[in-house]
Amino acid sequence: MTALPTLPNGFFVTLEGAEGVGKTTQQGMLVDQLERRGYDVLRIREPGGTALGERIRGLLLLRDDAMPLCPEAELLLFGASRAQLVKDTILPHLRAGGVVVCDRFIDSTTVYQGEGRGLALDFIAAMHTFCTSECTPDLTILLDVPTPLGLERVRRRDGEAAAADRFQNEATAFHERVRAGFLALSRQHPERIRTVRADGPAPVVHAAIMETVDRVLG
Ligand code: Z5A
Repeated sequence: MTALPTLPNGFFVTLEGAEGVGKTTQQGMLVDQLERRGYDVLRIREPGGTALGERIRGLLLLRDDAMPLCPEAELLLFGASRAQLVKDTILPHLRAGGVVVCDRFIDSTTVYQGEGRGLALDFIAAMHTFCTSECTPDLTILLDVPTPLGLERVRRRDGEAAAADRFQNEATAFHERVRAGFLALSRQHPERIRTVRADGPAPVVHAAIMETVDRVLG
């Protein structure tokens, strides 16, 4: 029997980016490729990934005019979902030597709630430490496309259902701030966050991601 590739501390990779950059598509391709190589891969998303997290996801994403969320409550709900996910799911899998591939993580909070909503970045950083026991990704792939292209992709995918999504209903200026925020963050953490252009065909983007992953995984 062939032994599984060993990673003593596991390997934690996150996919980040603004709306419609193709995170979910690329996450599937990356997970398939790593599994073909024999890694024990856990595929998760944020918010969500646990029973509690999936309930919180409903509160955060579904637009409900009878229950508006203030930015502070929104931030804390993302934190609560993440705390549960890290403790129940991410850390045990990493400690067992597995690979975790997560669709969005701490950088989304920094950018959406910090740059997008204007909440204090030092509080958000303290919340990361509190909620994640300082569990930081080994590698973050930032997928980047021009904002109008990303918005067009999700409109085409979701049609009228887009009206029910709290984030998709934000103004274009919000999404532009988010894109700029991600790019600024990648300049602050060049060792961890690698930007990949994602406006080409999905297989081309996948090849660029694999090149980056291979460089880091060795
Ligand atoms: N959020 C937050 O504010 N704070 C936080 O801390 C966290 C999240 C963790 C989660 O929404 C929302 O929560 C998110 C930020 C906020 N909202 N926004 N914006 P979600 O989980 O429902 O959705 P998302 O994370 O925003 O994903 P997305 O942008 O909707 O999609 P995506 O995963 O990036 O893209 P996709 O689904 O893979 O692709 C979109 C469409 O494009 C689809 O039809 C594909 O077939 C197509 N596609 C994909 N790749 C290509 C290429 N290369 N060419 C052409 N077409 C493509």
